[in-house]
Amino acid sequence: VEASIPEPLREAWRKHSAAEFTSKDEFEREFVRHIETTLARSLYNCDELAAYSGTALAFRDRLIIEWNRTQQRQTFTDQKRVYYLSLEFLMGRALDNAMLNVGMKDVARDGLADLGFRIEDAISQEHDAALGNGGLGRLAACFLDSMATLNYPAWGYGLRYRYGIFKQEIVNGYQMEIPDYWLDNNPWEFPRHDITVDIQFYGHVRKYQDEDGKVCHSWEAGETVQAVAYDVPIPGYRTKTTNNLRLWSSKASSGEFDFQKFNAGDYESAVADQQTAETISAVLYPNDNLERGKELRLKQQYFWCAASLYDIVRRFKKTNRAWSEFPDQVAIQLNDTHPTLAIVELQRILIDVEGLEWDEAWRIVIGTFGYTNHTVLPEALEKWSVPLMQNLLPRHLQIIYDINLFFLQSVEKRFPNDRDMLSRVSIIEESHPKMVRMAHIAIIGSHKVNGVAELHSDLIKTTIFKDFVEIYGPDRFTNVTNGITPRRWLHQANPALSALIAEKLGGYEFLTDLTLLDKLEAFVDDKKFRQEWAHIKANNKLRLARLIKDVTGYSVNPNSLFDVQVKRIHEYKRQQLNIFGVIHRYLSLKAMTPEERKKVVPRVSIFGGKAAPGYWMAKSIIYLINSVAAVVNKDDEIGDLLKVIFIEDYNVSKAEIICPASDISEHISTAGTEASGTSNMKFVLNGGLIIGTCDGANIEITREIGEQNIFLFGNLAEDVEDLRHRHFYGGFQLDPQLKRVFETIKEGTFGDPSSFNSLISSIEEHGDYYLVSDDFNSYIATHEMVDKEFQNQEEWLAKSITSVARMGFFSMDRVTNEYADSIWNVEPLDIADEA
Ligand code: GL2
Repeated sequence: VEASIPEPLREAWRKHSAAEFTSKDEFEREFVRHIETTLARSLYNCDELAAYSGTALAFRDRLIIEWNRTQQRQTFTDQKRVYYLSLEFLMGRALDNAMLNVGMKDVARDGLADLGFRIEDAISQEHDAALGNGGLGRLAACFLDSMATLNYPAWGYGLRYRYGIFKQEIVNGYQMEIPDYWLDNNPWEFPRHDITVDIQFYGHVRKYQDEDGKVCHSWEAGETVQAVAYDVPIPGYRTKTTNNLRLWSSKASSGEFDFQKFNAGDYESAVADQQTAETISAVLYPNDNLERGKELRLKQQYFWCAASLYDIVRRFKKTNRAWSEFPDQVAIQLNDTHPTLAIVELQRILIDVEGLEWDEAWRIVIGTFGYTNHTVLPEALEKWSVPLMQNLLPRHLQIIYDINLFFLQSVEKRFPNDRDMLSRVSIIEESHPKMVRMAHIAIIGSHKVNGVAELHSDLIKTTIFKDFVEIYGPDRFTNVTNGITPRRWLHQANPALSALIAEKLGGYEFLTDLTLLDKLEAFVDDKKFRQEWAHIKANNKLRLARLIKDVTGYSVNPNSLFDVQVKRIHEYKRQQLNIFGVIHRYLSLKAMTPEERKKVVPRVSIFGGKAAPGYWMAKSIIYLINSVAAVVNKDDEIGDLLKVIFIEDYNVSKAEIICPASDISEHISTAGTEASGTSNMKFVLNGGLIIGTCDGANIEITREIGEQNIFLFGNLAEDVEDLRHRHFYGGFQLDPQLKRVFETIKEGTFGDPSSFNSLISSIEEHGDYYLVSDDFNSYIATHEMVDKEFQNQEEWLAKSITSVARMGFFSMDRVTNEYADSIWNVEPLDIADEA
């Protein structure tokens, strides 16, 4: 059925087409209308949550109007589009961002005040959209913001999890996980019940010959599940572009089968089928940098890839172009190996459904895909067992075997008689059971593979993907160093600093061209500017101190040095190094005379982050931090000199309060393990200094801001292998200061020492894989330097300002443009001359 209204009738539509509010008065009218009609409430019955909803709905209407226009514009100009496939989108809250991007936050503030509300109270009612674990998911969210801001025709594709990352509660020092049901009162999504795709699973492959005698394959499903589209508008900053994030939700297909069961009185089993189908998009897997090979996860991956590709192919087919033009119209970026099945699925559609020859189809596939690697940690590299894949996706496994066959044949031609090479690069690992190596498919099926920081991109070329560099040459591999969006991470999180910068630079252009920050360096010696800078930091610390009081009950002195480590809890990120350092500090303080203590810089050590629910070691680290806090924070002899804080349920909206408030933050992973890190960038952009190892993006941050402005310590990536070896074979000696820390723990100073056995023995007895002992001495020494330099506040301020001025490189806009140029070959849409 043609859904488009014929031209003679369109005039009536145009006359009544929705219009945006443009004044405070109009905002108030929209707000009240939504409260009274959409929400069916009134001025006698309007709490802060309703005020949030009314404001969000008013802004949502504006976004929808721009969103529709953007989609029409993109269809009309018919340029190449980017599709960003990610299992995680860690969006955080949307309202504040929407208000700032549209440029109407002040209007809303005044309007809400007229109607009896504080805008901050409304904003804080919103539930975080937490469809991600950590940096990888947040990077996807920054991409969406930047692609819209730069007017790229871009879509995100993901899963609409009913439960996002769990909420963390700390009970008696332990992490507890609470389900995160986030969909109540979510005005930002639009169900598209008319956009559905049936997704197949299980079944078998039927081989047949077509009329021309060609051998064909047809996958006859054992089960189908329906994918329903939910769309989320993504507004760009001060632009008309509002892009789309499409999230798929799973639902039972309304097939006859269920009906038969239902009519036969087998109601329970009909409902059970429905629940099984809905389970697919029910919950985000809560592991960061770890893959567990669970069947449901593979189902999620295929469900999402197949639905997204169906959608992309459908859109392409509407243009009636030849298949060979597909890569000129479509770029698909794979956020890690999670969407690798999209490569196989596109090949399947092209050969099984569209009837293309293998080689032609495969050229199209390679031209379409790009793959981003985010980790070298072996436990995070995805492998799926062949029997599992055979059962769930029988046709895909055949295609994978064919991809592998043709690939290995070409390798053998170039490297004859190198059987080891063949077994190393094969997609199939010859283990029991055999495993499918997803990263190998991703490399073989993409035209570009990138790492996310220079060191990381070098490491993948020289370690895990070395053979592929030999096979394809270095050109298939590239680096695009990560970035962050300055809209959320400076302007929204730190409005006072953003305003001060705007005042000095004569406007907010730096928010869309972050390199303009370099003009700030001219003001480093400006006394008044320095004072204002310091004043803003002090206020941000007060704001964090209030949050700390709210969530932990502890009062901290805002004049202390705020030392922050917030990120997922992981042995490689080394929160254990930090808390052992805190214990060392505590022991040093205890050993001091009152006179000596007077010279000490008071410190608050702030931690935050979630542990994967099944990650015992990470949970022990959280317990140790809280056990140390319980002892130190009530030690009157120490008082304000040291406080230890664990902020529970670290998430995007808490990060927006924490990042602007740090004096120093910790990015202290074992060298070579953190691919990039992105919170390091957030802290520096907000005027905090960092202490870090020579790892990930810390290295490039150092290059940009200057090594006098960062506290680097520890061993280098190139030495890690030797050091690890020495723990087993070459007279390793536990660092004596760390030994003293361990003795204190073992004496029971922080409660029953058996709780911490495995933490200590992993270092003392089991090889200290993350080199905590090897780096301990330089870590402590570097913290002593931090203390010393913090006492010279003028110098500290100069470092802070200089660093911010030099952070332009880390804008997500630079990142997006680099992907567009070197991987996607996509141009932004020219929207300048439109009304
Ligand atoms: C990660 C890396 O660990 C992290 O260093 C990097 O900054 C982000 C984004 O590129 O990707 N890889 C990964 O699996 N997770 C990450 O955060 N979860």
